[in-house]
Amino acid sequence: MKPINYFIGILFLFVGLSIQAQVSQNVNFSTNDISTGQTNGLDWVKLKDAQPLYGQDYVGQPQLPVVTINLALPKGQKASSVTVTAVQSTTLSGNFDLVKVPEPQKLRMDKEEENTLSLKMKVKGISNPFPNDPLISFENHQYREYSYVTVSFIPFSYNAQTGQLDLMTQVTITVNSSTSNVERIHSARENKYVKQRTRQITQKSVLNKTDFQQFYAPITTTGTGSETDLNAEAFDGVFETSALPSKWGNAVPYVIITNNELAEKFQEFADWKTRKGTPAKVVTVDTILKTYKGVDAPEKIRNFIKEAHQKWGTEDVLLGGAGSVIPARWTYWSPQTNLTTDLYYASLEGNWNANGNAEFGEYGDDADYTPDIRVGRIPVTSEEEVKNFLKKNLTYVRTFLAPQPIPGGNWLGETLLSIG
Ligand SMILES: [Ca+2]
Ligand SMILES: [Ca+2]
Repeated sequence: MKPINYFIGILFLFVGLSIQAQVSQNVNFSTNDISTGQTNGLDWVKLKDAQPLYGQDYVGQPQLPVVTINLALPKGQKASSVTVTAVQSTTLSGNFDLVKVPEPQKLRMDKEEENTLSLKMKVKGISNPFPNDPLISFENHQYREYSYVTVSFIPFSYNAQTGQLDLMTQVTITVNSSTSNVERIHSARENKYVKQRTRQITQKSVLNKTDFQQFYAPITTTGTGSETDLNAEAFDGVFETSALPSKWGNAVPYVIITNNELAEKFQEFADWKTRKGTPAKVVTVDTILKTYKGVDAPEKIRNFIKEAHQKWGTEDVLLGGAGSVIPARWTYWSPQTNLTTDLYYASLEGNWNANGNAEFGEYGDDADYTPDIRVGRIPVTSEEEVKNFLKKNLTYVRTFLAPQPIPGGNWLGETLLSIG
């Protein structure tokens, strides 16, 4: 009996530690936001700010508009279930013979691949009503300290037999959340400017703003909160740092990763950045691979970036080199497709391979696709290319770009070259 008692004890502990919460939000839709028309004798329906239903799972299904919203969750929580319920609906006038979701087209596919793909793609019957459930998908996000969930749903109900189409004029979205086990990465040097920026970006993107205010207390840290301040804090004329991330010395808001061959050229650029007020440092892939642990090169590089963010307060990382210089992360996308991504270096939570097999970024790998810091890449392989690339960008930025708000502006202009 003893082992069983022990097991039950552990189970209770987990239940005790997990905090559950519920977030609920109403969303209204109006027939004024709808437009309809015909293409090749079939009806299409558009809804303001919505995207047409698309993707391999929906081939042959009525192409109705999909609405995507973000909902803030309490700190440290992740959505475990989401329900979308119609509260009020209205029937649109007319009978609709709706356009169907087309097969996705893969780039550079040969004939054999094409045949295999169409064999695999069995078109499902259309449920009545369609969709069976308005919820299409939900995805958890972690942006620094902020947790939110992205919910996609179809606020329509369609009867393929009669052609009747109903718009849900009001839906209620209910999210059940529980404690997230995703590790949080904190920067020891985050100042008020960065905190404010992070908060503003998140607040702007979520629909439940009152909940957001309640879940996340306003920022009270001291400081004027300007980016200049952030850099001044790090750079007071003498830029002194450790060779690898530590809490000693000045902060290093800008890190350039490159190989030994290109290091000198990028050092000139780093010096220029530092003189302009953004302390920048070059670290070579060689040093990183020798120093950091990981199952492969990308994991070692990412572990370095994590530590740089935590101890140096690094906010921007420039990957100085093509994939042959600094590898990107190969991720699983579908049985047919693998994709490389640098997002792996920008979103710092989790290891992107929770199930520990050979594939990164699969469903169930708990990968968080929300970047926490800014990462860019200059795909160069020679000193000459570095020189030309930086020169061209400088000219472009000086000639064409006015300063833009961060983020969402021109990454090269604002961040890489920072010409005010
Ligand atoms: Ca993240
Ligand atoms: Ca995996």
